[in-house]
This record gives sequence, structure tokens and C-alpha cells, in this order.
Amino acid sequence: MIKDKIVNFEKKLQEHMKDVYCPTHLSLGHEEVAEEIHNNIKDIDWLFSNHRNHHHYLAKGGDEKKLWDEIMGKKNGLNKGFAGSQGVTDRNINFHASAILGGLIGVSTGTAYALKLDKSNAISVCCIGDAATEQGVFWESLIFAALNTLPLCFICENNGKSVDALLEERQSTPVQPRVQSFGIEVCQTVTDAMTFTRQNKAPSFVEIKVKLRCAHLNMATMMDLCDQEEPID
Ligand SMILES: Cc1ncc(C[n+]2csc(CCOP(=O)(O)OP(=O)(O)O)c2C)c(N)n1
Ligand SMILES: [Mg+2]
Repeated sequence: MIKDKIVNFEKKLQEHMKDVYCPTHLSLGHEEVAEEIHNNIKDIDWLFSNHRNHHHYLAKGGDEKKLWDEIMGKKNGLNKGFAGSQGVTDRNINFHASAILGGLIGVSTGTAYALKLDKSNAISVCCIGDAATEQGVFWESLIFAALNTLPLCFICENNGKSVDALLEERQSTPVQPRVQSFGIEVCQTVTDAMTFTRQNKAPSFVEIKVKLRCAHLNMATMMDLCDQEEPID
């Protein structure tokens, strides 16, 4: 099962955190979501992720060794040690992640639009955290996706936190009814959402409640960060 591989990877990384010089967000506790993505995603599909992306990358069929080396800042890492944990990108498997909160929501929507114009059978899947639903681009993208009936699936991993800020202190009403009111299909499982988007070539949204079983952010100390300016061999 892919979730076992993910948990082993993240726990090993946790043990080696003193060697990690890039800001790193572990996905421990989010692995069930990745398991379902893995079971439903196809090679032709696109998967967009965020700062917390290791589980998504492995779910898309990513290379564990290249991911490890990237996080360790090595030249033979996936992105030659320049992207680090937050910017993991693998064009060979249609996978992109970004450190900018909500940064790939618009890109995933544009990709879905391109897939529609190309009459492709692929879908665009965008993984976001609960805080990303507070970005304006999320709501703009929902309007565009609904109006143009785009093959776009939003998966929201709600761990109840944006760094240390609790969800109930940030949002006045639950997100699902708000998304539904934009004419978007709201599903209850990742499988249902991805299946809906694939079968109907139409947008969907799913919110999964998860518990993050590690710190929000891990990295070596900021003092150590000053020591490494270039990727290492
Ligand atoms: C545009 C922007 N603003 C702020 C940040 C700082 N930041 C990094 S992660 C994060 C919270 C993200 O919360 P959420 O989307 O719920 O994901 P989680 O970390 O809980 O998985 C914030 C505010 C950022 N990376 N980008
Ligand atoms: Mg969160």
C-alpha cells in the first residue's frame, strides 16, 4: 500500500531532520488521502500540490530516491537540489508543487481548461489545505471551472490549522456549502470526487478532515541554513 511507503519515508526523514536545510512540511496523518489519490489517479492526469507535498508526489508514482535527494539539497535530486521540499516538480509525471499558498490553484484551473480544449480524457487534480480556501484565487477558479465545466477536482485536506491559527478562528461558516453554492459538485470521498470529474468532465470538490501527526514545519536551524548556499554533491 502506498500509504505505508509514505509513512516510512516521512518517519525516516523526521529522523534525519538535522540534515535538512530547506523548510520541510511532513505529511504524517495525511496519508489516507494520498492512498485514495494513488488508487484513482492515472498517468495522463495532472496533480498539483502545495508546500506539504511528499505524499502527493509518491501517490502520483514519484521517485522516492530523487525526492529524498532533492530534500537533502543534492545535485542529483529531482530538481537538482534547488527546489527543496516545497517546490517538488516532476514534469515526467505531470506533478507540480509550490510553496506559495494557493499558488497552483489558478495553474490547475488553466490546465483543466487546456485539457478541455484538447478534448483530453485526463483530469486536473489540485490538492490544497484548509487555509488555501481563504485565498481569492480559489473562489475565482471555482467560478471559472463551473462556468466552463472543467475537468478539475479540488481535494482539500482540512487539518484544522494554518500554521498555528485554528480553522474556527479563521472561517465563519463551513466551506462545503459555500463551494456548492458556486455550482460545484461537492463529494464526500476522494474517490467519489475524482470519479465524478473523470466521468462528467466537470469540477468537483472534496474536503477530508485529517489530523496532522507532526509539527507544521521542520528544518535544521536558521543558523545552519546560512552554511548551505549551493546544492551539494
Ligand atoms: C501566499 C502565502 N502566504 C503565506 C504563506 C505562509 N504559509 C505557509 S504554510 C501556511 C499555512 C497553510 O495552511 P493550510 O493551507 O491549511 O495547509 P497545512 O499546512 O495545514 O497542510 C502559511 C500561511 C505562504 N507560504 N504563502
Ligand atoms: Mg491546514
